[in-house]
Formats: sequence, structure tokens, C-alpha cells
Amino acid sequence: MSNRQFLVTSGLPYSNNRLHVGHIAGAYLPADIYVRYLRARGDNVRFICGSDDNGVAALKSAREEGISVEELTAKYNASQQESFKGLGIEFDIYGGTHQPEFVKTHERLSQAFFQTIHDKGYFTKRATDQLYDTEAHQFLPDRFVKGTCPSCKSDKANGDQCENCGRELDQVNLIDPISTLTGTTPILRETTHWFFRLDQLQEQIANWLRGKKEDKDGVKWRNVVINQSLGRIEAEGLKERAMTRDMGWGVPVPLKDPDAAGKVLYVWFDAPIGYISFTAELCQRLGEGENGYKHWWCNPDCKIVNFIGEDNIVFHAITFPAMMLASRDSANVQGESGEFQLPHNVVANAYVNFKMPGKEEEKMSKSRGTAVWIEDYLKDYDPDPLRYYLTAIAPEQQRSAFEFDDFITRNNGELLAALGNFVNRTMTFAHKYFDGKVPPVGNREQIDLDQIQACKDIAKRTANALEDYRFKSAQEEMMSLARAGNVYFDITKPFQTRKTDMEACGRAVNVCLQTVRTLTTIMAPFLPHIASKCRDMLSLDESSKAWDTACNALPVEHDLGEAEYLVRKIDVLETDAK
Ligand code: B3M
Ligand code: ZN
Repeated sequence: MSNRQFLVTSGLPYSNNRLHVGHIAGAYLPADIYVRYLRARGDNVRFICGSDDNGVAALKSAREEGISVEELTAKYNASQQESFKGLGIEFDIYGGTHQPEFVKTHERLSQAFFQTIHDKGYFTKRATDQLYDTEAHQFLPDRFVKGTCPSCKSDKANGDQCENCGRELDQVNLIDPISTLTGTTPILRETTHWFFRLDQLQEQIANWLRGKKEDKDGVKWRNVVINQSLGRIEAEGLKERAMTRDMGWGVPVPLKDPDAAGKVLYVWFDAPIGYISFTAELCQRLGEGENGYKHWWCNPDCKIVNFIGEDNIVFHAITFPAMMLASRDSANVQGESGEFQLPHNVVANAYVNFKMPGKEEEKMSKSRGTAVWIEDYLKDYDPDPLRYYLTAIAPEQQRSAFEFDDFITRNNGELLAALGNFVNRTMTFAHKYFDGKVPPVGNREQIDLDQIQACKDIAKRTANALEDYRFKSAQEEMMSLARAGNVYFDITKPFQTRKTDMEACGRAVNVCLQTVRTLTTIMAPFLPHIASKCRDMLSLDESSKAWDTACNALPVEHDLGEAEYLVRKIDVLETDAK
């Protein structure tokens, strides 16, 4: 396979909170697995993320914590970086839309985007009635107001989006709106905003999305993404959306117009541009110049893949692509070289709920104290068991639930019992009876050849699943090789043949070591820390990460490294005490 070019992004977490397991399962872990796989394939990849600092979320939390919004966003940006690092989620850059090192480039690119779309006539300036808090003396954009969703009737609706049904809302349609600042009922007051004419781009967006429904150029988008984007366009059509807000925190509206004074861009306008501005900053740091980012964002040969949580679908599959289309000179959906390119895929995951023993599942939430914070997790456990578990329950098609008991069962019963034990017993045998060297191949029998063939087949199937964004199946494939290894070990019984037939014993241990060799490469995207221990045990260097080397045979007499335990057993008692 020739080298390909990918720009992979993970949804920018709001910098008003720490990260919990639900975030990781949704937008970060699968992206990291994908990127590690692509790199192993030799593809040219950049992996971009950073915090979403603008908007009401941060302002609100800063108020609640009694610190400035700059301090708040810096604090959580740092905490998020720690969590990602601890889990081995390795971005090429972790920016922040209002972090000191990024804010200038971010504002410049966001304002340029706004100005271009404005100049191309895709905004309507209009005076409208908005909710105003007479006690706080301010307008109430987005999360500053809560109410009942006019569509699904849930009381979990914010001013811009319903948390229950995911629908974008116009705040004046909220039923029983309440200011989250003062708890009072807001009044309507007139203010001027710039509305993005999504309606004018509707046909182009719909046509483009229709193409993603089919298996054309090998990409088939997940159903949930198509349903929430194309499905909604076909059912309801697109309406214009206000892209400016009355507040002082964010990217200032760049227009000279006096009506723009004191207004900022809507956070969902500038946040996706964060992907671009962080790429720009990365390219600068790498010495690729001010326009280096265009090689990634404005290059039809580069595949852009966005990993997100399902509540962000509309913004990634409709709004942001529409912004890109509006910024172009050509009407062609493919885009000319030099123009912003629409995503190759938008990979969305559902939520991970939390389940306590004997209780109903509930949504992860700070207020109800149900979240498993990554910072806390990492104090007690290794990263890979959580990576393994979250991929095993990956909410790819529907919501799933994090259950601590299940986490322990899978760690002890799968990761340890299948993978850890197989590698461990193989290594122990090689050290004890073959002097820490790869024993001779011997005269392979059918069972040996079948096991070697299984390595090849499973490596291939794992790759196919990863190419298709089926991370859960990919991990299952990989684990099936460890299981096959155990079955092979049990049938060939080196623990018996070592007393009766050393040639047979060596033959089996050789095949087991070859299986560990394959596993080492194909487990690495999922379990990078364990894989690195395996590399050491097999005395392999970094070049063994290359996917194409997965089935390269370890030569006879090759010196092995020390055997070490890969997976720690977790005691039920140990977690009960917490
Ligand atoms: N900050 C939303 C979220 O965490 C968000 C994503 C932005 S991606 C450009 O739900
Ligand atoms: Zn709703």
C-alpha cells in the first residue's frame, strides 16, 4: 500500500472540566488507535486536538469556581493534557482556542474565515429578539439559559442545543426559559446578529452527504452520522443560524460595523477552526511556514478524519463543512487545491453511561458524582486496561455502560487470562528450556502451519477492521490471536514434550514466539504500553512497529529479553475499598 496522507482530529474538549471515561471512549481513544495504526502503515499523519476555551461553558464554570476564565481554561487545558498523556493518547499538538500560545493564530484564522464568508454574501445581518437577564444586565447566549426543548420536551435544553435529543435550538423557542446566572425568567430584548445562510448551502451539503451513504471510494459513514445530518436536512431543511453572540469572551467579530462592537463569534463557529489554527501552529513550530497548514487542510490528497461524540454531529457534518464551502471560490464540492477540504469521514460515537451495581445506568455527570475521572483512575491503575475495556465496550453503534465490575472481569478474564498469560507462558518456556533464545523451527506439522497462517490472517483482518473504523471488532480480532495461541499451546503441550521430545517442544515454542511477534505489532495501536514491553521481551526495536513486519519471523537463536508481567490482576476487594 502506498503512503497516504491523513489529518486526524479529536473533538476539542471544553476546558471547564476534567476528562472522564466517557470522553475518552467517544472522541479520543478510537482516534489514537487509528492514528497509531496509520503510522504503523507508514502513512503521513498529523493528529490534532486542544481545548475549546471560548463560549459560555468556560465563563459559567469560571464564575462557579470564583476564578478568571483565563485561569480556568489554563487549568483544565493542563489537566486534560495530563490525562491524555497518562493514557498514551499522543497528539502531535494540543492547543487551546484561548491559550496564550495559540490565541493569536486562532483569532486571525477565525476572523479571516468570518470575513471571507461575510464578503461572499453568506451572512444576513438582522436585529432579533434575544433573551435578556434584567438582574445580571446581560443577554443570555447558549448555556446561560436553560429550558424545555420545544421538540422532545426534555427539560435539559440549553439556549443553543438540547442535551437530550441533540437538536440545535433557537433560544427564543425554549419553553419556560430560566437564566442560569440568576435563576430569573428572562425578557426579550432586541439585538443585532449575523446569521449564516445555511439554507443557501443546503443542496450542496445534502449532495455531498448522499455520497457518504454509499461505499464510494471505500468510505461508508456510520449510520448515526448520516441520519443526524442528511436525515435531518431531508426532513426539516436547513435554516440560517446566528454566528455571533453578545458577550466579551471569545473571538471578537472582525467587522468594522458599529453594530459588531462588543460581540464575539459563536463558539461553534470558532471551535472547529481550532483544528486548523492548531495545525497552523504545529506547522510553524516544525518550520513549515505560515501556510504550512494548507498542505493538510487545502489539499485534496489529504484525508481529513474527525472523531467526535454523537452530540457534535451536526456541527461537523453540516455547519463546519458549510463554512468551508462558503469560503470557497469554486462551487465544486470536491474543492480545488488551495481551498478548504471537506472531511473524508466524521466518526461519531454514542455516549458511555455509568452503571453502579444494583442501580440504573446514568449519564456521566460532574454534579451527580458518577464520572470516573481519568486523573483518579491513573493513580491506581495502568493505562492499557482502561484502553482495552473502553474499546471492548466501544459505543460505536449505541450507547454502552461503564461498569467497574465488568472492567475488572475483562481485565482479569480477558486481558490477563488470554493475552498476558499466553505471552507469559511462552516467554517462561523460552527462558527456562531454551536459554532465552528462539528455538529451531523443526519439522512443522499441520497444526504449526495453521497457527502461523492464523497470524497472517488475523493481522489482515485486524487491519481491515481498522480501515473501516470498526475498532471494537479490530481489537476482538487481535485478541483472537492470543486466544488461538493459548489453544495451540494447550494442544501441543510443550510442558509435556519438554520431558519426552525436545524437538517438538522447541517447535511449539518457536511457533508461540512467532505468534507473540505478530501480536506485538498488531496490539500496539490498542495497547501501546503492553506492546512496548513485548518489544523489549522479544528484543525488537521500534522498526517492529511497522505493520508490514508483523509476520516477519523471529530468527532462530535470536536472543530474547527478560520476561516480565504484562497485566496486573485487579482484586475486587481492592476496588471495593475505594
Ligand atoms: N467542545 C463540544 C463538546 O465537548 C465541543 C467540541 C468542539 S469540536 C470543534 O461536546
Ligand atoms: Zn430535545
